[in-house]
Amino acid sequence: MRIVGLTAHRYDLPLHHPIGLSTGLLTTRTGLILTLATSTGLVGRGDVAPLPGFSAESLPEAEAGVRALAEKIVGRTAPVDPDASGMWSDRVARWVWRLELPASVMTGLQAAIVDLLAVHRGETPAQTLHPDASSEVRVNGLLLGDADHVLADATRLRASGFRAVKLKVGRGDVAEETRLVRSVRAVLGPDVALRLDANRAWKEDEALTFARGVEGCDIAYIEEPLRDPSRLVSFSRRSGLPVALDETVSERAVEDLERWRGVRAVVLKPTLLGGCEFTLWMARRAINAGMTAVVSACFESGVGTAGLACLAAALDQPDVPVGLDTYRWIAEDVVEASLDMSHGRLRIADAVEAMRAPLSAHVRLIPLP
Ligand code: OSB
Ligand code: MG
Repeated sequence: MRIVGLTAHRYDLPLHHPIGLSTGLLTTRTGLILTLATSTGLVGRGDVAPLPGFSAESLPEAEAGVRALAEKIVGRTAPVDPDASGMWSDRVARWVWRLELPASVMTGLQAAIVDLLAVHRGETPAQTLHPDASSEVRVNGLLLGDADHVLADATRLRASGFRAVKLKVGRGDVAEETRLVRSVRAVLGPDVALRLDANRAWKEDEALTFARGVEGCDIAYIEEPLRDPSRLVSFSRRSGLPVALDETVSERAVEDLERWRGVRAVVLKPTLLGGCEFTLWMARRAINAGMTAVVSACFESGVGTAGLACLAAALDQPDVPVGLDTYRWIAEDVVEASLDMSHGRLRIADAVEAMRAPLSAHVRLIPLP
């Protein structure tokens, strides 16, 4: 397949509410939409969306990566055969790895390749990644903000049909937060799964105090409660609280999942991990080790979020809610038709249609060499 074009559109998307990150308050989500074109007229799109405080690279570094990528691949033949069955041969995998791109650029490139192969085959990227991909995914509602806001949101999400929500904890007083978890559980009733995320906030004794405070709340799992992640499995055993890995996987500190036996779930963020290929590989290993693989977003645009939905659908675990609700923070999108997750689900065909339609006025083409 010969690559004849690579374009990048920069976006600056206002958010409904600012997001508190280690780097400060984020009020605008910035990134690049990458579009790849082949000599046979195939076009594919991907989102390059490094998240400040989480991604190793900044947006200017990602942009430099896109320029370097354009120099390396435009006018050349990529070892991707649209007519071959399957997705990533070892040859394709070697080719993309040798491009040595920042994780977010690798993610956008891989998504664009999968999208153009899917266009060629007349299917969705989800089907290209897996022939038995599910046709919709369930969405995990994200609860962020002060107690009043969280309780109102939990009430609304439950009424709209969400079957799982995730509450951010580890940001304030432990006793107050356990009270909030109990109130959220009361609002949700017994039928909505409750996940928690502490982003490594606690020392082990604080985490144990928290665990005692939420006993009986039927917590599906808590992501990364400990400052020292090497203690996660023993903490889970001692506290009885199921744990999930997130930062530990994103840092690529997990190669051998066997050594993490006892962990309930693994959160996988393709934007930080470097794309769908590595994410699918990790997900399959996690599932084989008896863990739940939860594909998760980093406040990507509609293009990125649709791609993540396709990846999650390719895992064919229709009952595992996916971490896509960060999309609710995006006030204006790069796609004209917003993705509809308002009932706690996203239909893959709708997301793909939105992702492939002409871009909105919230992007501007940036010159590449
Ligand atoms: O800590 O899980 C996190 C988004 C961006 C950066 C970090 C995180 C998140 C999310 C995604 O929480 C939403 C989800 O997992 O449901
Ligand atoms: Mg997390």
